[in-house]
Amino acid sequence: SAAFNLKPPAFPPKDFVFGCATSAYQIEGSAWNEDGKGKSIWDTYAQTPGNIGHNDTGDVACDHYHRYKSDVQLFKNLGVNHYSFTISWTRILPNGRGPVNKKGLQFYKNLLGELHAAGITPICTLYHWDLPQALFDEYQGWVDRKVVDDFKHYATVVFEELGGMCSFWSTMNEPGTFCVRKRFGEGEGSRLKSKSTWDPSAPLKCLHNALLAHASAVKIYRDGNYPGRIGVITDGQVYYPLDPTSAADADAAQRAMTYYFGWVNHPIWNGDYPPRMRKELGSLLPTFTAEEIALVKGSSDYYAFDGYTSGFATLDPTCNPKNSSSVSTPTNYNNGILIGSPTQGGWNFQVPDGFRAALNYIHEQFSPPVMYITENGMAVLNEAVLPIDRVLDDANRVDWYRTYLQQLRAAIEVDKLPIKGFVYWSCMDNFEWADGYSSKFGVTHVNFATQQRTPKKSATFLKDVITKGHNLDHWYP
Ligand code: GBH
Repeated sequence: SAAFNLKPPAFPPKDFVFGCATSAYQIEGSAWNEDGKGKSIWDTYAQTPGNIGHNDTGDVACDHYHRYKSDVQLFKNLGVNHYSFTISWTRILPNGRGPVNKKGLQFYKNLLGELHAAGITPICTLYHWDLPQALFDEYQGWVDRKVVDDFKHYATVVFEELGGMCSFWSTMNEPGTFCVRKRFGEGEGSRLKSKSTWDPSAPLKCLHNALLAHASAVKIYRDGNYPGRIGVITDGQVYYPLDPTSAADADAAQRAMTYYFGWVNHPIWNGDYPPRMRKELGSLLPTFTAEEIALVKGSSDYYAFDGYTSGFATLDPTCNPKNSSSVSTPTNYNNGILIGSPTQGGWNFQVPDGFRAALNYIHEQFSPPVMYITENGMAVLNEAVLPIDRVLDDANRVDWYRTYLQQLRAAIEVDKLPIKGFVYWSCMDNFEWADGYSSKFGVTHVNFATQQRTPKKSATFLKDVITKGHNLDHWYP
């Protein structure tokens, strides 16, 4: 590949944002009901037996709420210059609205203080899927327009209290995921989907309200003249035509990408939903007023991309987006051959050139002035099946990051994309949603019985890249 011919200077470029990421419900743990915190839909969901394998919950997770000081030292030892975390709505507003919980706010002030003292720049996200249970009980959350006002209030409180301590904001993580993608949202589109009748408009309403909530929060931030930037984090993946000679498959792949990237990002960068979605979905797709189109358009200072995997797509005449949440029948196999090396878990494959293709697709479609990768990573088999020394010697994760960073480097140096940072998922093992503790994405091992943290080989590799620079063109010893 082109990346092999790249000459020094080594990666990363000067002033590159290099960080690691976590999210509130996945790490904070034991204080799920401490210091006045209210219940989120994820507390409820995971605490209900039968929903998560082994009935795992985030009740304890990494116990980060109590261990944030030593965790910041851990992150510092990882060599990262940025740390991306998310704020728990129900720590700040236990019932979703109403009185502010000072102790919850204080936790994030303390955390931000520790990060600044350690020389790590925070990237702060308001929402990573942990909707206040009270709002779900009242109106089923994101599918109802009422959520927009509640989110605005939450954003206002957080900006007023924490806006001076963080200057790199995101409103929410992967609205497309929490609105539709099975297993991961477990809140809105998907939870309603699991009810007896599937309402095909639920994910569309959810995302519509999420876009309005996001854009309204951005307006509040900008009107408040805070000295920082703000945007939204979205995921996506490229699809390749299953049969590269088939025009129908090429169209199916384009269509799948329009429904993945374009659904969320076309309104933000180009204005309104993609014309193809409007044409195919008709009145099922909610409509914006002219003012709303203008509010949403331009509501991100940067494009933040959570990029992991790629897929194939083929034309399926039976696939009707009006009664299905999937489009174009994605698949990971082509004539029995996988698209990339499998990782632990069914959806994530090692396709580094697909990652580069996704970055190029984003740039072509949306022309963002600045791009960041805000999540990337893989789960490997863990101590449930492997001896601990093999878990810590995660050579396949080193290979994952080496090959993805190689393609990132090519995207910057060869394709000339305005990519200014890479944040990997995750700083440490944590509660992996529907997979509980059976799937581990951390470059730091967490022993969940003792809470002991041990950096894996991939942590050392990434630290070397960040702090010393690396050509990425040879196997890491
Ligand atoms: C990230 O999403 C999340 O932001 C993060 O919280 C999580 O820990 C991390 O992934 C690792 O999983 O179940 O087959 O329908 C990445 C984008 C979109 C990938 C939804 C998985 C569901 C696949 N995700 N997708 S499936």
